Amino acid sequence: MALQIGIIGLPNVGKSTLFNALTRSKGAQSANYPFCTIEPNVGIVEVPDTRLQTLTEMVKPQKVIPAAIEFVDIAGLVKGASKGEGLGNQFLHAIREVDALCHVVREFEDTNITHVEGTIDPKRDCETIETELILADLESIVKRIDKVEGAARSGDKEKQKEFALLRRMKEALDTGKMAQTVEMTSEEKKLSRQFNLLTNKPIIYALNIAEKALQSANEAKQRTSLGLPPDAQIIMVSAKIEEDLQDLSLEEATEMLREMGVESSGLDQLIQAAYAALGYITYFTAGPKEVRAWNVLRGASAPEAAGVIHTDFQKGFIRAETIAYADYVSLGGEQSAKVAGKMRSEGKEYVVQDGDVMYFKFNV
Ligand SMILES: Nc1nc2c(ncn2[C@@H]2O[C@H](COP(=O)(O)OP(=O)(O)OP(=O)(O)O)[C@@H](O)[C@H]2O)c(=O)[nH]1
Ligand SMILES: [Mg+2]
Repeated sequence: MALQIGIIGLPNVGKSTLFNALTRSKGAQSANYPFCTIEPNVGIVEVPDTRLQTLTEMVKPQKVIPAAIEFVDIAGLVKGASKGEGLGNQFLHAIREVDALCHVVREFEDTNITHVEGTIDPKRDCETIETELILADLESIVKRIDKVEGAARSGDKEKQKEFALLRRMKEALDTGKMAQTVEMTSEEKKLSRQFNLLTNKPIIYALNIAEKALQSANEAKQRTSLGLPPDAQIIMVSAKIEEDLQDLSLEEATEMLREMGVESSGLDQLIQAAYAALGYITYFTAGPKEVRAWNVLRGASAPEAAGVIHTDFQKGFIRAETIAYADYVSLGGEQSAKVAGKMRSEGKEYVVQDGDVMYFKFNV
């Protein structure tokens, strides 16, 4: 399954422009009027990874399948959306189950482009959106509390744990804090994912900065002026530039970015930020039929990694023949790595490392 990222923000801040650029499509309508987007747009992006290219050159498979990220672009939220303002918050259900959120914040000034509040104030906008997410979460948490309360009170141990966590989260939301600010054990973190709360998802702030200001923009300053914590994931992009880049070849795009003094495109930055926020790493499978990149959570065991391919692989897991990426490349491939004793036969306890090239043995 591809990682999913939901794009949120006020109306007319450049969400669909960014979505189109990211997905290299013109699928989402973007225009200078608030609520241009009504139905969610969904697009899949291949995760750029030079290691996959290297493996492909070495193995020359029939097929290459990169890891993928799915973006979901929804309608803009406004102040009071939870009470039905604007288009309401009904569109949030389209992103209930995404892995992370990308919050597009307008920084660019352009008197031709309407701002729903009439002025450019990124900090205020951030707070508006966060408040709406919190209110939407409160709505769903109250429903969930109603569902488990009875069972918890009549002694169901599992439901009691859930109930206690829900109560703590509600308390945080009630005081205007995001659900993710609640301190949780790793067991509770796992449990909390089932609640599908928006403010419990990692958020990547994509600051949509004017073309000219991009080069001089400073990440730390931005963080402070938006009132975000030091560990907040932010990326600075120009949706306009990203839009221009999509019509260019990869070489031309790289050249244009270099001329502008920008290191990498918004897409690359966003993917890196998403991987970091979500704690994902990549492992590979490589054979004559197919070379493929897969995403797993850092710390995943070999059977869990196998489960990403198919649940049967996990259930019937026997061993994982594993070659570190660096060994695979420096020794010249699977056979020579095997001869050099660098193909390890790993069992159920093995913790997958970023870049591992793996072959799973299993019983079905
Ligand atoms: N000057 C400038 N204009 C931009 C930039 N990004 C987007 N725009 C323009 O802003 C307008 C709105 O962009 P959209 O991408 O449709 O915005 P949106 O957030 O999807 O809006 P809704 O779907 O209405 O919520 C369009 O006319 C874009 O061309 C930018 O970086 N600079
Ligand atoms: Mg839109």
